[in-house]
Amino acid sequence: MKSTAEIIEKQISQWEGDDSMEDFIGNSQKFVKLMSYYKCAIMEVETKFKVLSEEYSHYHDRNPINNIQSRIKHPYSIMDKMEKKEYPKSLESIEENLDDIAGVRVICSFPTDVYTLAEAFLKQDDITLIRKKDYIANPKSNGYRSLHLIVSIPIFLSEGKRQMKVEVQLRSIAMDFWASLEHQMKYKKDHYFTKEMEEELYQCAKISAALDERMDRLRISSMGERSRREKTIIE
Ligand code: 0O2
Repeated sequence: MKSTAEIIEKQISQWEGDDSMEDFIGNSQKFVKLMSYYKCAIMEVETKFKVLSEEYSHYHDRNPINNIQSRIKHPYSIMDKMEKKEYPKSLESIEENLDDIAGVRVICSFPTDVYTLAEAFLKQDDITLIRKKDYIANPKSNGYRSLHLIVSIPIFLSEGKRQMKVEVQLRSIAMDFWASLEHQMKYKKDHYFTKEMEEELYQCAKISAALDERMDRLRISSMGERSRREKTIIE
């Protein structure tokens, strides 16, 4: 896939010489600047989760975050979504209408970590929750599970503070395993899905949910066992 700069460069080279060239270049630069603000917002969100992970690891002797993935929505996907939703085509409209230009995915070790981290993140006084979709409590009909938060977060630039929207997806390793493979299979142009295959995928999602529950129970039991052993040693 082409980078933002490559797409803009190509569009400039294809310019056919009407009066909007100046506007076009001006808007392209503004677009790149807007994308860099989203990148800053991603850095802020990532840092918050890294800090929480560090603190949690210190007190609980284990890491609640398996890994963090971030992405800026590709310009083609931004254009596609603007067209599909019939939003006005302007930078202001992109910022106003699209909530998922900046995306941070936090892959947690256990499902309970998802809620612990989400709560600690949302409690922070510079985070404003815009929307929450809990697909863990209420999985999608295909079996997809994740906790989605659309938040507003400030970034601090030389000219002042700017609020940016970020989509944060929190999920367990098992939820991510299913979602990543489902995404790979569904979005490949040469793959197709029958009703039976959809059902099979749904059954796999149920197995992954059951696995999450069992692993969480094991974690809780192992904690009980550890504190019992520690108590015995002290006594
Ligand atoms: P990508 O490439 O990840 O950006 P909206 O974005 O608000 O217009 P919607 O459907 O209301 O659309 O948002 P929702 O339900 O919060 O889902 C947004 C994102 O969640 C998707 O982004 C996916 O990343 C993920 N997601 C939602 N449903 C599924 C699913 O069934 N399977 C998988 N694998 N991922 C899902 P995008 O824009 O689709 O893609």
